[in-house]
Amino acid sequence: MIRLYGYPISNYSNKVKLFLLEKGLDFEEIRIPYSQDEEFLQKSPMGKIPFLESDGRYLFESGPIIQWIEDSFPESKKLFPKDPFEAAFVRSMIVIIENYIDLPARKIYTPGLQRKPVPEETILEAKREMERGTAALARIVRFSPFIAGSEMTAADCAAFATLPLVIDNVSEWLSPCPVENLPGLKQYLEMMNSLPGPAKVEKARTTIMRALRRSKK
Ligand SMILES: N[C@@H](CCC(=O)N[C@@H](CS)C(=O)NCC(=O)O)C(=O)O
Repeated sequence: MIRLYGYPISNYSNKVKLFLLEKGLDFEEIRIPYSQDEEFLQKSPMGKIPFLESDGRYLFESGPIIQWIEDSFPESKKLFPKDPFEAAFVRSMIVIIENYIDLPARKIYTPGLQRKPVPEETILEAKREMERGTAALARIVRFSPFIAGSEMTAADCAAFATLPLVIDNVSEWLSPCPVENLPGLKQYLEMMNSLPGPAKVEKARTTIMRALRRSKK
């Protein structure tokens, strides 16, 4: 049995959850916040979510986790293209989404959601970096209808878990968010939301986000 430890407002947790859902694999989702407790660090050494348990062993970091799932269940739907170049292209797309869009956005939303002040210069720096990341993504997205082509891939799991979350999470400090300017994004997200796996992930995220915002008012 696979156990996925994470939280529905974590894009990295949601990337792995969507990957598992799309593959149709049985798994148990264990909702757990990140932590620096010793017991947690023994399973996820950076104290981050997600991490995954299989037969009493633990894997951490969403990229290696989804690769392990892909390699371990060859009979399930493929989420990395067979062609090695296309598979590498999918991985490159994920790097752009996570390193050059989500990480800059975190400079705003990590303190912001904790109700800590977000300095104007931090917002401007994050905005510049997110504009650059979004421009890079705009050059490579295919949206035909999936982000890397005609089939759903791991890049859709990362994009769908990350882009709406970034837009929502920075909106209080940065509106419009540079990611909203990505041509074709709105139609893409509508298409993804019409599919059962993505809709399930998005419903869990927005339900918890709404409750969190209410509790912080
Ligand atoms: N590179 C990691 C990033 C995971 C990550 O940053 N998770 C966040 C939640 S979305 C976290 O656990 N943050 C706590 C921390 O950084 O200490 C991955 O791909 O799994």
